[in-house]
Amino acid sequence: MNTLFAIETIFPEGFSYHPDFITKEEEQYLLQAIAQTQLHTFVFQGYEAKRKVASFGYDWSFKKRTLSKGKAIPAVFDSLLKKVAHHLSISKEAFAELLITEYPPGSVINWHRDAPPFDSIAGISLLSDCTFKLRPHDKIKQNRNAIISFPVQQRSLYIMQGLARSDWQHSIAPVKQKRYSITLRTLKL
Ligand SMILES: O=C(O)CCC(=O)C(=O)O
Repeated sequence: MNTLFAIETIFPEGFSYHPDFITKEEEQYLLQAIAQTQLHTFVFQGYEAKRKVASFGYDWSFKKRTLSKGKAIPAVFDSLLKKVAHHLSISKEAFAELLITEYPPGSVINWHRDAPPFDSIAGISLLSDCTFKLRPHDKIKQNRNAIISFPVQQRSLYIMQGLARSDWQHSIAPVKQKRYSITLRTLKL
């Protein structure tokens, strides 16, 4: 556990990190809800990633570069939506997408920015910790020293808005143990 390190990390404007955002009981409840959910392998540009996902609400197609409306966000996630919405001082209806991601040991998410139509991003981590990384999007500014790397603990919440969304990329290093995340996204108005 390295809360101190994470708190003292200087994050880009628009990024915030909140350890112990949910209780152990809430984590168990969410893991049970995920266990009832059908996940499928994430495919990007014909390449099958190791991680599995399920998306509800609006989904972004990387292939077509369009947003489409899928299945409604299941009611079992209502209490989480309310808690995160309260934290952001928005209504829970503002969340346009809920994405569940399962990371088997050794899996990653590579450097990226989230799809352009989305605005605020909220990430809740479940089951295990991971190493989260941020680096500038601008290639000229990318070098080893520009990477911000820090632990993101299970039951924590991170928020990405503003410059952290527009000018920074994020990635997750290979996870040591199975990890789940729930990503909530609002849409740009
Ligand atoms: O698992 C996470 O916390 C990150 C998810 C993510 O970056 C994404 O789905 O774009």
